[in-house]
Amino acid sequence: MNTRIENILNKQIKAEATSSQLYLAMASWAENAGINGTANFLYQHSDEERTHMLKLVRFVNERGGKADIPSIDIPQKEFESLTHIFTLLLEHEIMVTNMINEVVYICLEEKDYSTHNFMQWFVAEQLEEEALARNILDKLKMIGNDKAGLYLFDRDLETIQNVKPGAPNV
Ligand code: OFO
Repeated sequence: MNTRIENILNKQIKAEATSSQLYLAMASWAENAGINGTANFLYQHSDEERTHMLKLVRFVNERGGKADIPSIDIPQKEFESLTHIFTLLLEHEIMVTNMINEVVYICLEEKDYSTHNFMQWFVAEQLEEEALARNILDKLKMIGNDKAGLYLFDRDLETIQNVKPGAPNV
């Protein structure tokens, strides 16, 4: 595997692992705050990020590269509110989208069309994740501080299907 591609995919492995840990910290905060629907949603989202990381690890190794299993910085542990959590989540996803775009760009520069093809799943995934986070934030804006609204929001979030069809097999 081309070293430049290997390096940028290893950077992406770390980004996916970081996403998983951040969402795990958010889930744990929500669970401790008794916001259980949100906690379940975030636990599931954290698992999903781990599958993204694994998909990259397997791809790098199968293609003759060496996947680097990274150490992860301690994630933020305290959050002010649900709006704070989902604002951070959207910001984080936008950063990940930019990283994915950079991988795709380098694949084209290196004429690595099979990695480029592999990365298209991630491109589509980022679109969905950003849209979901924006949608959740819009709902939270509408609800404001209305306690009954927040109760229903939390209950509904639990039923949102967070694992998309076509998720990677790892
Ligand atoms: Fe891996 O999709 Fe979000 O970060």
